[in-house]
Amino acid sequence: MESLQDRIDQARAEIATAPTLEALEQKRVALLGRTGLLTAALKELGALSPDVRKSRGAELNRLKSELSELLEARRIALAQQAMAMRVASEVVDIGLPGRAGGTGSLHPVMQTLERICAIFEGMGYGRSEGPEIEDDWHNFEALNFPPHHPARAMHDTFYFANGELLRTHTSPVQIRAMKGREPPLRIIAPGRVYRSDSDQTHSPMFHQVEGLMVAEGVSFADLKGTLEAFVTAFFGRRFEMRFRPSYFPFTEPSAEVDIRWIDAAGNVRWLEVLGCGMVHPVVLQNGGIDAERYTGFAFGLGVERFAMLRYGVDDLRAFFENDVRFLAQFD
Ligand code: 2NM
Repeated sequence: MESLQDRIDQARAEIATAPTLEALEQKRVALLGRTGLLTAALKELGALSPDVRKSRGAELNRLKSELSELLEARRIALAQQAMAMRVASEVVDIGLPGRAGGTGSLHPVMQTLERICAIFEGMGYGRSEGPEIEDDWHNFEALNFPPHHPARAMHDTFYFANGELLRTHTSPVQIRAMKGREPPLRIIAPGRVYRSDSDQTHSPMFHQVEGLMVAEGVSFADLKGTLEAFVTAFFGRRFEMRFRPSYFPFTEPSAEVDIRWIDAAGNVRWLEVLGCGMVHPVVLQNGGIDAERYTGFAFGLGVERFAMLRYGVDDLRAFFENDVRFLAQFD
């Protein structure tokens, strides 16, 4: 009993100072496990005489429950310590403001497209849309580009193997729109267009807004008045404008429109901003419209160009890089 007593005293001390739950569990197994100190002592009781067995059995059971209680008390203390450390290390400051997700905003090119469309909608034009993958007839033939005519080279077209193509302008939308209805017509066709062209001022994909008006007695004067009203509304001030004779297969006469711009250095520059003209009678006929009775004007503009002028952006590529530091300026 002496040596057992020593070992029990030692066990009490070790339980009280067990540094971890794992060390404590090892201690428990060594004392109370299947081959533990007390378990072994209890097994030896059978070999003793009845009166010794009784008192020794009572003593061993008392020790067993004492050690069980010490083990459990230490286990709870260690578990609480571990939990306290975990809580301290995982502390969450619920008073910190949250990280708000940015809300984003419309791309400056789309803001500009919306602004352009809104101005024409205010003049009674309605929006039309159409496919970006077109056939040769809607993109060229109906618009009076003869087959193999050099005018087609004005547009560097992306072709598909089956002869279809990415539309080079939104004019095919207007052809489809003419076919669907009777004059008077006022239509704008906004959307993506594609040309195999890429540098500081050209992107292989860009956005156009084209417009078409067809009615009885529509004249070039109506076209000039419409475009002057548009430019004034878009920039919020009047510009001197120049209608310079030009050529498009789908209009006759045709003109390019320049506005008189004063650049950052104070120099006068005439900037080309639009193409326009009186719709060619062949184009009206291809749209199913009686060209003897009706006349029409049409115009086309590049949205990116208007966005660059409005926001003072000098490199078109900034619009396509999608750098949020650039885009956030237009929020
Ligand atoms: C331009 C310039 C001149 C145009 C013509 C048509 C259509 F389909 F009605 F014939 N839509 N847009 C047109 C006319 C486009 O862009 C520079």
